[in-house]
Amino acid sequence: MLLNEGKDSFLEEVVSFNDAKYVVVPVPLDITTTYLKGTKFGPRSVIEASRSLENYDFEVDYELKDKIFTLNELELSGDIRNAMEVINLSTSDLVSAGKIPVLIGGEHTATYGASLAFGEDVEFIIFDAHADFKPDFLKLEINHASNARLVNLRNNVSLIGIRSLNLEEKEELIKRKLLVITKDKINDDTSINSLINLIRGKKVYISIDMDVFDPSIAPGVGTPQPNGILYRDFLNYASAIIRNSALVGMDIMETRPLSDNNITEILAAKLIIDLVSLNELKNRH
Ligand SMILES: [Mn+2]
Repeated sequence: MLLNEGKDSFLEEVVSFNDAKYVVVPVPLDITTTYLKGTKFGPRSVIEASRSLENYDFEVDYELKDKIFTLNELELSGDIRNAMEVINLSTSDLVSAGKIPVLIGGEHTATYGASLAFGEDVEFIIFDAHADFKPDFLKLEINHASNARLVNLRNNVSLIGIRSLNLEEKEELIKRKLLVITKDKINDDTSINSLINLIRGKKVYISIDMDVFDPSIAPGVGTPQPNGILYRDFLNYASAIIRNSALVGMDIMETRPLSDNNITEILAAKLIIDLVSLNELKNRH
């Protein structure tokens, strides 16, 4: 495992691997992306964007310091199965070392690789515009449009912010009785309460596809989708999830840097700061 410190690290944190509780894993995966390529540049852009942000989190009211270690980018071959194995092994190493992995992507398929590093008791909460429940998309068993379905082979998944799927996927989600909070129900009290009831006291992994957000605040993604959620919606969910469960891992995926607009990577970096701050604030009390 190659290690980074100082100027190349997330939020310019300088902390030893041993002392850090969270470890950023840059995952430049961009193999099965279909519409707009470029997510492999996502991890670097998010880490760079983090350096323009304060380590005091205004929304959470927490000062983040000496918590996050940043690994070098994973070296991934062009073979998706092999890439899944590399992601699984890196994540497993961190879990065994007692760390909370923070994967930055890269195409969303990486979540499946990471999920293999966790026990079957971990609840996966996936924020995404897309259901990602397609079987064998483009004749590829492992691909970004099947990500949630693949994770659901071993772990329970809940989908938040969904607004793009086909009828087959819709029927499959109903058949499996998964908790799906579509974009139009995002602000209903019953939605957030049903999620809290499901995850209370359990271990959770939070996965964010940046396309869950409205394209007006996150235009730099591989497959933009109109009518997305807003930052405040996310914070409401994130704080409810973290207050009621035990966070074991997270990923922030699908950032695709644009040449003339960096607000997507700034938002992605802020989400990581928010999640870590919320979790630290909870553990401090
Ligand atoms: Mn998506």
